[in-house]
Amino acid sequence: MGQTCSTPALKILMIGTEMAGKTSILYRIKLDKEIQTIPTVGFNQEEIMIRGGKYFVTDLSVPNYFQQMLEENKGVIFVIDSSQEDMHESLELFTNMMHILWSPSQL
Ligand SMILES: Nc1nc2c(ncn2[C@@H]2O[C@H](COP(=O)(O)OP(=O)(O)OP(=O)(O)O)[C@@H](O)[C@H]2O)c(=O)[nH]1
Ligand SMILES: [Mg+2]
Repeated sequence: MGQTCSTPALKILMIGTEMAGKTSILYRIKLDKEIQTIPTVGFNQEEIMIRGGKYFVTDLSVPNYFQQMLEENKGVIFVIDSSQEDMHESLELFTNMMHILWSPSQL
């Protein structure tokens, strides 16, 4: 926050289970409109300006380079489809993410 255009973009990782809505959110923010998506193979990356702040957002299809990408980014957006009846997969992914973020090497 509080960045100007001359400062480097803050790297943000967007993760969530398949079909959670990650790519829709990325392009809703980037283009300010809804787009038709197809399942992401690998990742999508976009630079986004929000209130003068520059963000480099990676929308990652799980589980590609999950741990490496968590370590390389400064922030995480965790996407959950709240209409999902079974949240086990999201819970497992979230737990894995927290274990990686909270590992001793990150402290
Ligand atoms: N009803 C509803 N559908 C949504 C919403 N956001 C996304 N979708 C739909 O959910 C499906 C999956 O959306 P994506 O954005 O492709 O999801 P994703 O997490 O990028 O999926 P993967 O790339 O396969 O991991 C698409 O058919 C979207 O149109 C939403 O807010 N409401
Ligand atoms: Mg996608």
